[in-house]
Amino acid sequence: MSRNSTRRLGFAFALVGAAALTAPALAGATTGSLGSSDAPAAGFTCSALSTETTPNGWGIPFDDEKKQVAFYSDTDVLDTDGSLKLEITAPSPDNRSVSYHSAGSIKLSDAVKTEIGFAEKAASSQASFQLRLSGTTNPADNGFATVYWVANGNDSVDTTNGGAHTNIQNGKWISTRDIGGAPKNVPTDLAAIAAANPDATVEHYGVSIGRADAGLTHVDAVKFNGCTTNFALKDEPASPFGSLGNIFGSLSAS
Ligand SMILES: [Ca+2]
Repeated sequence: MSRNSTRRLGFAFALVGAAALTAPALAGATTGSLGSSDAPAAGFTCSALSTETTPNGWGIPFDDEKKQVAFYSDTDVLDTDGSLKLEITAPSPDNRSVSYHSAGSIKLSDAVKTEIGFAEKAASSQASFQLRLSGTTNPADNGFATVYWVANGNDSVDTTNGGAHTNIQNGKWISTRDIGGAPKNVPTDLAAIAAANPDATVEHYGVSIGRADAGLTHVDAVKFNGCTTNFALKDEPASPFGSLGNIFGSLSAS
């Protein structure tokens, strides 16, 4: 093997290594923008697909909630590639199951302008939709508060065989803290909360169940800020080979 071809091989392997590291992130960003009909706010990254091997930013970034895990499942809600399973598997204080995604600090007043929603399959709806806020009128913790939506007191969609909670930004939401327009634990219009907390930003959004002795539900097609995340058990099989094929193709052409 000549010295030149050895160098080329080394170069090729370096490129493939770098591509393998960056490909999932790039793929997520690309499919994310394609999967959205509304233009996401600056700072917000859409993850159009989240799987067990490629969560694409979904998970639990908070140390005190690390054990409140959610699971990827082959159970279908409204599509055929599986879903996110929320299941309580631990006793208190970890009797909760949640997954979050960064919301890129978009303004709450902007977040309420596009559909928030998700699909769910359970005998009766159990999941809640979480918005973790900063900059509310809560004087402590940088204005931190979580506001959440639950089906109880809102819609009546039948989730027995899979149903979609649509446009839940128009429903009643509950704040975990006393904030402008929304006393703690009092169901309130999300638009009213946004209006009374003009500096509020959404840091993370997510879906959860808890606190209870037991609980199990499946969620999918989570919508926020013009982005829909499809949860699936496995990656799409063609995509990683397609990426590598393109890399080898471009090398051989040069
Ligand atoms: Ca799915």
